Amino acid sequence: MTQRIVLIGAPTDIGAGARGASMGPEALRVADIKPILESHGLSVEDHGNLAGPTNPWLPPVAGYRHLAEVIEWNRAVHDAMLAALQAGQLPILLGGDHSLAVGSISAVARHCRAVGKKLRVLWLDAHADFNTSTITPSGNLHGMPVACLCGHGPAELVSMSDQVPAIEPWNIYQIGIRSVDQGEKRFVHEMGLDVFDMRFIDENGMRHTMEQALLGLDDNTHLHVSFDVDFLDPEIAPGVGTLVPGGPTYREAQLCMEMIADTGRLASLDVVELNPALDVRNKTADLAVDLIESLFGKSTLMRRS
Ligand code: HAR
Ligand code: MN
Ligand code: MN
Ligand code: MN
Repeated sequence: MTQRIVLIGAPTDIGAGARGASMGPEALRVADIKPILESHGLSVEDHGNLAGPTNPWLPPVAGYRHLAEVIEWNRAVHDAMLAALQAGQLPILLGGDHSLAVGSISAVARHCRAVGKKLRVLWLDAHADFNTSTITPSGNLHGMPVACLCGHGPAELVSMSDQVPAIEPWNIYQIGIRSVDQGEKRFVHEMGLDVFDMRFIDENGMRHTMEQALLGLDDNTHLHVSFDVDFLDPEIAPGVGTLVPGGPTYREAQLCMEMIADTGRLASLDVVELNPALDVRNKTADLAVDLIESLFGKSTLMRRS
């Protein structure tokens, strides 16, 4: 059966510390995300962009910046992702900043429980995104979605799925992590998150890392990938708001995507934090689309299994 992919744009930078991720959906379209996926025989429908509040660009209040607006955007993302999943489609969220993963993954978790599937989330990111209002250094909600999904955060975000927490820490594997704040580090440890940080990737290689992260998937597993473009090394991906040196190279990132594709379990995807205002001739968007192609099974040669 052909996978029916649905593109859902969420043009906002409401949770970020820099303006510009709101242009991410259009940059991915300009990079030909739809025709390129279609060239691999996939069916792709572009549902256009969701609507939501503009960015008032105000300082944090009680540890959160733009909380009301982040909630509103996430409700829209949740509903659109859920509708696509219920229609048997494979939704790709075109962000937008990473705070939107609360709505996206809350919908995925809700859907998995409704149809009796196991959920595995791969969080590809330079950051753990596990802050709370008391430990955040910035108040930016794009640094908090994983904590919210695990039950720690503002009530409206924590309770966006059908149960609290939306996911358990052992459902989520973080890959590429290399920037974690002091308090956040302790909290990640306390909650027992599985983190394959850059040190682990340096020592074990991307192949072994992905073998670990994909271990135990079966045909009843829904695999969700939350792809924060700042996962990639800034040398190859400058178009993001929070550059952290020392990320995966082009080849490492390709291998990561190809190994996910090989499982055949990918069922939903977020592409977030792409910031065209900081990019160079749309090169980060082109790279993101190239990697998404690999995630859907493009590889250099036909391979023997
Ligand atoms: N840890 C920092 C903070 O919470 C920076 C978070 C940046 N997050 C993203 N998404 N760009 O991963 O403020
Ligand atoms: Mn992130
Ligand atoms: Mn990040
Ligand atoms: Mn390509």
